[in-house]
Amino acid sequence: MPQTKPLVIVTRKLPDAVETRMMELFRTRLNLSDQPMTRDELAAAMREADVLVPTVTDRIDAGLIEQAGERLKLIASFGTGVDHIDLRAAKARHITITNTPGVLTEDTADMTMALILAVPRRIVEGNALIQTGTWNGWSPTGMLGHRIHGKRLGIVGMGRIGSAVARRARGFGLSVHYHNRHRVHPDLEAELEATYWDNLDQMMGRMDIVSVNCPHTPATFHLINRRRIGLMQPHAYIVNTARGEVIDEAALTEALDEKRIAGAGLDVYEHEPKVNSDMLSLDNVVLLPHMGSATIEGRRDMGERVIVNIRTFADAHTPPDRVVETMF
Ligand code: 8YV
Repeated sequence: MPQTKPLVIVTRKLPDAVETRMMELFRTRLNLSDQPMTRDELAAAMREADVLVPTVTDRIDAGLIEQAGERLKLIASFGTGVDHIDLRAAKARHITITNTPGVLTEDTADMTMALILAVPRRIVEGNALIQTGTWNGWSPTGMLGHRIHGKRLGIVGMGRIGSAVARRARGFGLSVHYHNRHRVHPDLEAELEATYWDNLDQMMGRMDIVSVNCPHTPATFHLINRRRIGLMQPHAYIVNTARGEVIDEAALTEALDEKRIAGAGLDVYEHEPKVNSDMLSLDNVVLLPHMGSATIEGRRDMGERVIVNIRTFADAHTPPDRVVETMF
């Protein structure tokens, strides 16, 4: 890293406060238009920058990393997931990767709960009834959904966000079950009164609601595949606020269409920003535009993490959020 201020290229528009601070601390090039960079623009940025600040919408693959300039030593991603970056290729080129874990945990867990409530309780449908002026008044059999309290929630991925979802779920009277690469600490299991399922198939078939909270890695791509969707009970719901790639979206769409499962709440999609077109006409889904962490506070905190990571790296220290490939 040069002794002068590092050249930091930011690929998308960040909150003003974050951009202003970056301008003060670094030689910063902003993207005020917020237009996602083309591959050629990304390649040019990576040839020139000391630090690249990408987001989930930038695919930093091995081909781009290969073309990176000698100066590029840090990719300080604005976000927690790092599946848009080829970590192995970055490691081979001695480029450090950082992310922004922790600061979007609570917001994402809130949105997960919002979907867990919205789909079984038909909140979006209810709102549409009012807004379209088609509500004819209360009826004993009108807008019946399913009770949340007392149901079984199966969390796939009991990391920070999964645990935050579990804590909220306890408050709603859900019993917590989970599948994870590793069983969590017994103290956490006890606090959440959580049941561990080593075998995901077994858990899928017994839950009333499944929540996907694991990162997308080669090991979790289509973890929820056609066969596992087929194991779910007909009254069960699935919620995904993690990454679309974890679920086989085509298989899920079919299962929802054929009412083999009761419904889905999705904030993420396999081919963002595209959404399976057959999903759009279904009445048993709530579909959000990848907004789980979209709070003003969260975005500001993410920016702060990015700045801290760049600053510590520039000062020749290990940045606090250095991503180690084996973590993912
Ligand atoms: C972020 C996310 O908004 O952090 C993540 O992994 O999925 C989102 O909530 C996005 O990644 C920003 O780059």
